[in-house]
Amino acid sequence: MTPIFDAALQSPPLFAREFHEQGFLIVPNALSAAQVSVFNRAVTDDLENHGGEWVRFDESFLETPDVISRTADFDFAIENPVTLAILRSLIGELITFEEFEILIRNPTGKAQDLKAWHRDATRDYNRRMEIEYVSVVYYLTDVSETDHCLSIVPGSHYRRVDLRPADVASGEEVDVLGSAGTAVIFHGRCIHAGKLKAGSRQRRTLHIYYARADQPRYSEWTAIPPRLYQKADPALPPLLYSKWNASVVFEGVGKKPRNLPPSMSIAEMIREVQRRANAR
Ligand SMILES: O=C(O)CCC(=O)C(=O)O
Repeated sequence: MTPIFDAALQSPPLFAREFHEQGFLIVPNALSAAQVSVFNRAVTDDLENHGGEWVRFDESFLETPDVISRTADFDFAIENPVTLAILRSLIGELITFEEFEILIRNPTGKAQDLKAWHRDATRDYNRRMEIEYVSVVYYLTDVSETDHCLSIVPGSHYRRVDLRPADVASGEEVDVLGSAGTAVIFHGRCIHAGKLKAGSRQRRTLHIYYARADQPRYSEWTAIPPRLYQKADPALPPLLYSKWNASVVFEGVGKKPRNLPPSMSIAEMIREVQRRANAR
């Protein structure tokens, strides 16, 4: 069963159990149509005005990992009371913000995504139990059966944690479909992929990662600006932006290589990391 979250029907213990069993929750209407349209305009503006800060992995896939340093337009997505209430009950009051990125997936003839099936944070299968964070993906465009979608293998964070990404069999996954404004909350240990579909329209998504304040920072790709870490809002979890200057960083895909000049932009660093990975 696909775990669709309906705030009117589900109490925290019920959705926490769903999340524990499946590793993900789908939240329809997490953003209103007006919010979706504001975010889409902000994405278009950023692409037009800061195209150099976007990383183009191939003709169909581009992302920007540091947009919140340039604009406050996306702050609401991080602090959205609808998703934050669920996250607070899953993670607890030590919840911290880790990373924010925008992805665009364009129509393509490619059948297989660059990233394929993976767990987040580390590609080292033996370290999979160290992956303890939760992601929220917001769809900013409608995603139907014929559109590129996020696809997740249920239970691969816990019940099926020994499954290797390379061993995922066709049919074991759930394709997340939904209208613009849908949010998917999933455990970073769950095996997932961006599934490409022939004939897809452009898909736009916001990806936000959350963990706990007593863990190392999982990702350094998004700088947390003073506007956020100096905020005093009693409605927000008290340590939400506490990792703005974290010095202990998880050894994984979110750690900046220490042998790159600090003057490099985040986009340049990611291009260099990608270049080195391809060379290997
Ligand atoms: O494009 C997608 O939906 C998948 C993204 C993904 O694999 C990731 O954020 O790690």
